[in-house]
Amino acid sequence: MLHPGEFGLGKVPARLQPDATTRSICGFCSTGCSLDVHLQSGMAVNLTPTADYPVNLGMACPKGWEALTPLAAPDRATQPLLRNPKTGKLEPVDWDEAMQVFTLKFRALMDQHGPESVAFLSTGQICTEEMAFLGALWKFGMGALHGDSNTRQCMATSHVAYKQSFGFDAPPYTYADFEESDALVFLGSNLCIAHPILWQRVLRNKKNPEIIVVDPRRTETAMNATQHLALAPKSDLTLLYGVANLLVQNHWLDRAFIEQHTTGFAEFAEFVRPFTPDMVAAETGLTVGQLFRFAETIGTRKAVSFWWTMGVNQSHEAVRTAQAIINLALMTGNIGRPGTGPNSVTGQCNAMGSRLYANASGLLGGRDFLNAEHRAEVAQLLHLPVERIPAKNSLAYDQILEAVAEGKIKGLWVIATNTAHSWIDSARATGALDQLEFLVVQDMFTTTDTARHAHLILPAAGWGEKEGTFINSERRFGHVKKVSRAPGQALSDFNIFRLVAEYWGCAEMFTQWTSPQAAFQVLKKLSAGQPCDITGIEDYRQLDAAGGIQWPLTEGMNYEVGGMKDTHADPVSYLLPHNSYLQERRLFADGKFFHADGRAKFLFDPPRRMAEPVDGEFPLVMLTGRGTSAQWHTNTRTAKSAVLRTLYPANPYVEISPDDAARLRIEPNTTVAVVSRRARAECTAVVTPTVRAGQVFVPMHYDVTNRLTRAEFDPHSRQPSYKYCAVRLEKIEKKSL
Ligand SMILES: Nc1nc2c(c(=O)[nH]1)N[C@H]1C(S)=C(S)[C@@H](COP(=O)(O)OP(=O)(O)OC[C@H]3O[C@@H](n4cnc5c(=O)[nH]c(N)nc54)[C@H](O)[C@@H]3O)O[C@H]1N2
Ligand SMILES: Nc1nc2c(c(=O)[nH]1)N[C@H]1C(S)=C(S)[C@@H](COP(=O)(O)OP(=O)(O)OC[C@H]3O[C@@H](n4cnc5c(=O)[nH]c(N)nc54)[C@H](O)[C@@H]3O)O[C@H]1N2
Ligand code: SF4
Ligand SMILES: [Mo]
Repeated sequence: MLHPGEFGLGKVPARLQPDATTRSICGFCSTGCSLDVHLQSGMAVNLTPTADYPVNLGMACPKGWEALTPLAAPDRATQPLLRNPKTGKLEPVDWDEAMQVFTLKFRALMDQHGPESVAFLSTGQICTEEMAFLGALWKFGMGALHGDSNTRQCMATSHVAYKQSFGFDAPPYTYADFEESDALVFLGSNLCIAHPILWQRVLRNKKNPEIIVVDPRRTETAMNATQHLALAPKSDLTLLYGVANLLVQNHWLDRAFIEQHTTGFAEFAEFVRPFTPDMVAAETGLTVGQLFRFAETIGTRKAVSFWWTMGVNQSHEAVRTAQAIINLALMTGNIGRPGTGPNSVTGQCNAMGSRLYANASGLLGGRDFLNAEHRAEVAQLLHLPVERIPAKNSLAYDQILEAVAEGKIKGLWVIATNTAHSWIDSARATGALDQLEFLVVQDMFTTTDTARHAHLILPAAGWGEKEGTFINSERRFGHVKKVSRAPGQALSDFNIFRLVAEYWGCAEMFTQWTSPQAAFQVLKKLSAGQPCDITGIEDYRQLDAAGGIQWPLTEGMNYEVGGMKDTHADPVSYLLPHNSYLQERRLFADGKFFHADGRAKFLFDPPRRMAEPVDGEFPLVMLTGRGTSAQWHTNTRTAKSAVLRTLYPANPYVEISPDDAARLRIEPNTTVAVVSRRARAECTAVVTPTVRAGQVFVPMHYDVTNRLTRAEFDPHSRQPSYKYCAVRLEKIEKKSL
């Protein structure tokens, strides 16, 4: 990986030589790397990756190395800003006025138009304690109903797929599985760019594994594969059913596992029968030979792991596609053993936290709002009257924005997400934001696309300026520390929520939530008896000592299971025995799933067509996704680093295949317009064989991208289908710089 000197990363100015070091979990992606933060007088001066942390083993990607830089950016929000209706300008106010306006406005809207006239949109990028506090405050304290988060853009599909298949949203794996597989299948995942440190874990695999990448593009990850299946965009479901059919026809099945631990296999086997190799080859654009080799690898290797990310989750039939992957793992018994699993790789640093604790689409601790027993449990644990807990689900993100557009939702609180840039068909979303009577944006920066539309900006502390926990992709709780002072009057999200509770007049409901550490104890209680039980984790100190801890860890479990004794008291010896119980655990080793009958379900539906197929007018498919490992989403943080800026193109660009470029006479590095039915965006033409003829790729980090995309959603998860819309290219006769 990168060495600090190479890019000027991690350099320490001479006058800031550190006098102490502490550890914290990186605040960008879900890998959850640990960083050693070097301090002078208690304040961070620089950082290096932690050598003996079970996740990153001494490595970090460029974003991790530069994690402290955005904290010092000049556009940090340092005080609350309120829009003056007369001048239309944002003006500084103190916290007292900001909170008075906040409560007055939201209360007036709720009194006048009912509790459903307001909503929040939150994130997978704040601490678990913060998101749980927000969800509890909003729904139980303030009596509102609607709230969702950017996890809808990202992990909703995995959440629903696992829940329906396994009975709980439970990614089964541990990162050691990357090293223990003899075949790894990556579906719609560009791990080299999006999770570079996880790719390093793949490189540590000593079994000479088969690496299969299913992606329409020849990505950095595909270039490292032994099999690249460059399928037609959105033909994954057909491909996976075709592979299932081949597994059945060739008896590459784990019959004992299927019989003992699953339901619905006979129906599934019957259902996939029409997905013959010829039919599947025609639909996917792959050869019959490729299909056979793929199926044979899955059917005959001993430890096959499947890893999927946004190429699967962001589709019009995403949940069934994810479940088609799960089905392959179930029918071949590739689950619960080292090196196996149908494994969804999460995105944001705390997407898993938001799936379990945001109190948005599900009730705290992986429960359901519609389940009366669940409501009673939470009421009892939080000492609340059960009537405070809504017996109704929130609208999903797209439905919230639709209700805003229709004037039904009039007040919106946006926390740590940048809707105006990242939401699909963003011009429409932004138009909706402008209709709001009251838009509050709580962010680190005043200049984000969404903050520009706000009536009130609440200045938030960022990663490094506050404490709490994140849950990474392999279910590992990690401790995030305060190593820097937030600028001006900026407050941690946690403390902003405390203030809101105070001003709303419901603080007495939250007397247990005095600090993140205290809130963590509340989360533990909320987890008791759930599949995500963490009652065995004592406190933050134990998380530090143990190198993070995966859920579940039930009270007493660390002393009993596998004859392991409690090693956490001795952090050094604890890290040595590879796969010690506390350090690395996978789920379903006993074949027991979370449905009432203890079995996993085979779930399937016929593939459906996209709503906007290519045609003569818009003949190209536009794919979107991550561009470089130096850019994070809407770039509000990563663009603040001069080092990172040297690692990615400043202007929006479109990757075009050499065939299409030749046909359209597009020269490399000229400006072209990418035109969809929604917008026209000027981009630099990057002519590259990584995309195939008929497809273009535009990274999501530029605000033009989502002006082009078409709002289509998976019906089960309501996750946006960001990775498909019809466009055309138009030549523009000028040289780009
Ligand atoms: N550097 C960096 N890293 C990040 C992030 C970041 O912004 N920057 N974001 C984080 C987050 S929140 C997430 S969710 C993850 C996302 O991580 P990934 O999902 O790995 O990243 P993407 O590039 O969005 O999409 C992956 C691939 O899906 C492919 N794809 C598109 N359509 C299809 C299709 O129909 N079928 C298949 N099989 N593949 C298709 C695309 O070509 C792309 O290569 O990354 C995380 N890591
Ligand atoms: N076309 C296309 N669009 C996509 C995708 C795609 O692949 N293609 N991917 C989607 C996916 S997977 C995701 S996850 C979303 C991400 O979309 P967003 O969540 O909108 O993107 P971010 O840039 O991460 O926005 C986070 C915001 O929170 C602020 N922030 C950071 N830390 C804190 C904090 O501690 N507290 C507070 N209050 N604010 C903070 C940042 O400044 C930033 O404004 O984008 C989605 N959009
Ligand atoms: S891989 Fe992810 S968690 Fe690790 S340093 Fe990079 S951004 Fe941070
Ligand atoms: Mo994401």
